[in-house]
Amino acid sequence: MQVGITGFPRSGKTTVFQALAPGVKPGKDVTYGNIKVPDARVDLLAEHFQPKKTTLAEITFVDIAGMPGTGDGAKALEPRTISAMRSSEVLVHVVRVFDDPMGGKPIDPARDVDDFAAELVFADLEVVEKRLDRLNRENAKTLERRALERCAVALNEEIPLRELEFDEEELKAMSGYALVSLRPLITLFNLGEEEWGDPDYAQWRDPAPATGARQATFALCGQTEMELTDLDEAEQAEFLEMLGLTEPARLAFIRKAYDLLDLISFLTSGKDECRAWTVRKGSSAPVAAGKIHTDLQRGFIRAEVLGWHDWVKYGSEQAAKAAGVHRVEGKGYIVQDGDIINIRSGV
Ligand SMILES: Nc1nc2c(ncn2[C@@H]2O[C@H](COP(=O)(O)OP(=O)(O)O)[C@@H](O)[C@H]2O)c(=O)[nH]1
Ligand SMILES: [Mg+2]
Repeated sequence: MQVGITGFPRSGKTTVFQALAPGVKPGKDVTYGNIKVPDARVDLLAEHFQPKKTTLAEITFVDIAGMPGTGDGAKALEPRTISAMRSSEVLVHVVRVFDDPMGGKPIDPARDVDDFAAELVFADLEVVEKRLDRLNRENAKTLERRALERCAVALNEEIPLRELEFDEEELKAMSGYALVSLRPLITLFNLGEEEWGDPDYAQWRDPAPATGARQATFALCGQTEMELTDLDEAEQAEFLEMLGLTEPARLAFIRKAYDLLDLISFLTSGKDECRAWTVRKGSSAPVAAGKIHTDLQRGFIRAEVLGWHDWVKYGSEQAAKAAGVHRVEGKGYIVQDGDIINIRSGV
């Protein structure tokens, strides 16, 4: 999963990026940083199987510089910037909730949220109108044209496309345009150390849940979280306690992103490898098989499934089998979070 970190200049994008992807050196333009998604279940499986290899799910964070600011001396979107945005499955809008060290505009998170939304809508409108012009000239009677017309109507009313309902066919027809206001969005309020403890800023420290579809809100103190990543584990725990936190914001952020995207993990286990895989909630067993290898999906016969709680309860596959909780499931089975799955395939 690729998560694009974006926002106005000096909102703390690079700082937040370093807090979320510890140890990655930020570059000048667009920086990619991979992290492993911590999963205690994989650790437990690995302890049991002692596999040659343990593999966690990964998230790629992208520090996307060069968002055009309204005023603020910002530059227009660079092609590399826009393409990094377009290739991200989720966008994070970093909102500044501390005084601009360069003496720019005063703190006004609500203004920045609105301005940013408008920028995304504007970028999409340009793409949609250009394409529609052509389809109209050709008088195309296509699903794509109808879908884009709906987009244009919404965008002209400043409604982001993520708020519209599209079916699979429509999404497919529009996928080539990678419309940015269609992307799920996490609005991340980045508070300064002082603002974090200041009751006047409580509404940004504990932001109301997002109201629109496919949106979420999040808050952290970017500077502090970044500094935290340099400490060893014992020091981190001490530091967090001082801040009244129980874990680094990075971990809560990952859960938020999984939740927003409706993602769950299933597991595979054995002496060779214990591994976590990410699928959308509601995915069938063959779709899960396809994550591992397309051949496994094509030749899917059945899935042997052990629920996570049963594994914990019985402690091993053998004991679970003896207890009759180890199941054999067919094509229609909907994968559950934490399922330990073994795919049987005929290819
Ligand atoms: N006080 C405070 N300053 C921050 C915080 N996050 C970023 N900054 C400062 O804001 C400035 C811009 O941060 P940077 O991460 O480079 O922003 P970017 O332009 O969005 O990548 C830098 O001087 C940072 O030190 C924060 O949480 N608290
Ligand atoms: Mg930066």
